[in-house]
Parts: sequence; structure tokens; C-alpha cells
Amino acid sequence: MTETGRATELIALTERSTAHNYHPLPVVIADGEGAWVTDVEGRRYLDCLAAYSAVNFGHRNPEIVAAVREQLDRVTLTSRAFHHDQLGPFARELADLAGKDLVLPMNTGAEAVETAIKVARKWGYEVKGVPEDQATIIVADGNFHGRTISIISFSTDATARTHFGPFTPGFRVVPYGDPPALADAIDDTTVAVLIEPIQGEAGVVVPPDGYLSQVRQLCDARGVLFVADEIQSGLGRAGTTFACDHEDVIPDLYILGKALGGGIVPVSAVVGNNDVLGVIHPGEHGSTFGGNPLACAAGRAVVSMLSTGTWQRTATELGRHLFDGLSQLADKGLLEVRGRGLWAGIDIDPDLMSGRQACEHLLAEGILAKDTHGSTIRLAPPLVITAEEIDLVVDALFRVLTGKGAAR
Ligand code: IF1
Repeated sequence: MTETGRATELIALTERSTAHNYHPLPVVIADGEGAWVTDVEGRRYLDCLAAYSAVNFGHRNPEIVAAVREQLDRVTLTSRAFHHDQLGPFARELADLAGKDLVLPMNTGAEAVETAIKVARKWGYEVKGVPEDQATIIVADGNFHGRTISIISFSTDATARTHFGPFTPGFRVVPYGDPPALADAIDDTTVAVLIEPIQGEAGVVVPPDGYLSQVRQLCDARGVLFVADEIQSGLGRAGTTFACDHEDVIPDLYILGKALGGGIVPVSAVVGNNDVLGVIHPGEHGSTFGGNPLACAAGRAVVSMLSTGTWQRTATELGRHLFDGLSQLADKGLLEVRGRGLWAGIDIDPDLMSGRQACEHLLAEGILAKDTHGSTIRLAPPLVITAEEIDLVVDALFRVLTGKGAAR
């Protein structure tokens, strides 16, 4: 599908007006509803990225839109210098969903990760007794936790780090999914283990069965906080409320974001118990927009939707349908697939095409997807997609990988 006048104009305008920190596919979206978006020429695409799982509940989910629209007509921003009538209910409802005492509300995922790092360090000094400025946090190879200087300080992706130094100290990297390596890396300065329960940007990497349980056991045995970054893996994407639920593991801190804002406003949060989040006192941390009324209204609608378990069950059932279809392509040797819930990482033969080329071909087929690295693409459609629409995705992938017009 080639760009036409309006799209070309808008792409050129964007390219001459913004820093080039992205290389988007040549599509210009104008509308979105459910699992579908429409470009400026009226062409429709199935959205299999869902803004990296920030649009889990579909574009313009009616329940979330209604909640935000109602709040728009009341008050949208007060700052935390004063109370407002949405924060208490939002925080209580989210904390109860997570089975925790407290919520520290922020806006973006990276802010919530930075918040969790600050909380873990302060807990380390004031509760664990780590000597001042000696705290270390263990992270995993292949991690993605955001783009701030401290977060890229422990990234293992050269593209994320090059020419952004000097870096923040106090982090150790261990192989993902390797409990013995983790055990060896923990010492008396270790205050936390920070991992994604399923690594998103690394290519939807699901750890070996039992890994999360072993991380939990190691943290308990060594007096270290287990901090789970569920910003991409959480809130229904993996077929459960949190990806940690797959092993019935409860981290000390959940880091949440993306879908918590319902695809409408940025909402993130660190969720934990008094004995950890209680180390933060007035004036020690904050944010102009963190916990604002509009964000809380969106977050309350999201938490309410997740509280019944229906969305999680739907993601599991649709995920089974997706993986049934993808496994048929895998059986033909066309790809390798992994993932959980409605979230798939697909490795294509690099000799056939790159992940970016595959996404360009999928675009021509009316499917929006995003490569992660090399020849890996991820599929993460909104959880409102139907089984029939999933079939359209799998058939399109078959055509792209075989060059055949026929369905699988
Ligand atoms: C981009 C990647 C995904 C995240 C996890 C924290 C954050 C993210 C597990 C930070 C954000 C986004 C960032 C966005 C693209 C996307 C992404 F490709 F960058 F790596 F999803 F895999 N923890 N991920 O996935 O949250 O500050 O962005 O709200 O930077 O291009 P944020």
C-alpha cells in the first residue's frame, strides 16, 4: 500500500518538525476503535501492537472514555498539594486488585521504574541497613525498563546507551531466567531484584517455568525486594491480572503503567505494602501530574474492568486461538513462536526478511505490527480482537512469509 498525498504531506511535516527518535512505518493513523485503526485515506488496519500494550482494552474503550469524559466535566488537575475525590478510591481499588496496601501514582512507565528504584534504595538503607550510597539492584540481561539516564545505565542494549553517559552506578546485570546466576550476584549491598516477568522488548521472552518462584525464594532468603516490572506484561496482556500470577508469585513491588491509563492518559504506579512504600515521606518524591483526577478516573475504569477476571480469561482464550494459528505456520517451518496470553514473539528466518521488512509487508496486508530486534516481531493486539480477526492476522502472516496469495 503506497502513501498518497495527504499521508505523504503529514509524514513530511512530521519529519521536518520532530527529532528523529523513531522510524515509524509509512502509515498515518487518523481514527481508532476497538482493535482497528483508520488512516488518513480511510484505509483500515488491525492494530497488533496496541501501543505496546497500552491499548489492551481497545481504542477508545467506551467504558473508559465515558469515565474520562465525565471527569473532564468536573476537574482534571489539582496537584498533590491538595486532596481530590478520585485519588483515594483509585488507589484503594488498585491496591486491592494487587493485594497490597499502598499505591504511589506516577505517569509514565519510566517514572514508575525510577520511583521503584528510589523506594528500593531507601528501603535498603533504612530497613535492611545497607551502608549509605552502597545499594545495588540486580537486573536482567535483555531488560527494557524505559529511557531515562538511570534506566539506560543498566540496559544491555548498546543503541539505548551509546553516547548518553556517564551512567548511574549501583546496578548488576545477570542472565535472565538463571536463578544460580542471580544467587551468585546477590550480596549484602543488594536491595532489590528488578525484572520483567516476561521480557517484552527482548522479544516476548517467557522465563523457564519456576523462574519467578525461584526469584521470590531467593529474595526471601537473602532479604532482597522482588520488584516486578509489569508495565507491559501486566493488566490482562499475559492472560492474567499480572504475569507473576502464572506462578502465583507476589512481588514486593508491582510497577504498572501503559494499559493502566486505558490508552487515553498516561497512568503508572508503584504498588506495595506499608513496610516497603512506607519508607517514602512527604517531600521525598512526587510529580506534577501523578495521581491527577483525570488519570485516576481512567485508572478506576481499568481496575473495575480487570476486577471481574473476564478480560484476563478472554486474553487467555484468544491467545490460545492465536497460538493455534501461529503453530500451524511454525509446523511449516515458517517461524518460531513463543509468548503467553494474547502476546506473541515471532522469530522469522533472517535470511528470508528482517522483522522490519515483515512489518512493512504486513502493513500492505492491513496489519499493524512492530519488530523488536533483528527478525523478531511481536503481536500484541487489543484484548477486544475477535477470533475471526486473529485468523486474518495469521493468514496475512502466512502470505507475507510464503509470498502466496492463498490462505494457510
Ligand atoms: C519506546 C520498547 C516496548 C516497558 C517496560 C518500562 C517501560 C516500557 C517493560 C517504560 C516501555 C515502550 C517504550 C517505547 C516502546 C515500548 C517498548 F520497544 F521501547 F521496548 F514496549 F517493548 N517497562 N516500553 O515496555 O514505560 O516510560 O515508555 O511509559 O520507548 O519506544 P514508558
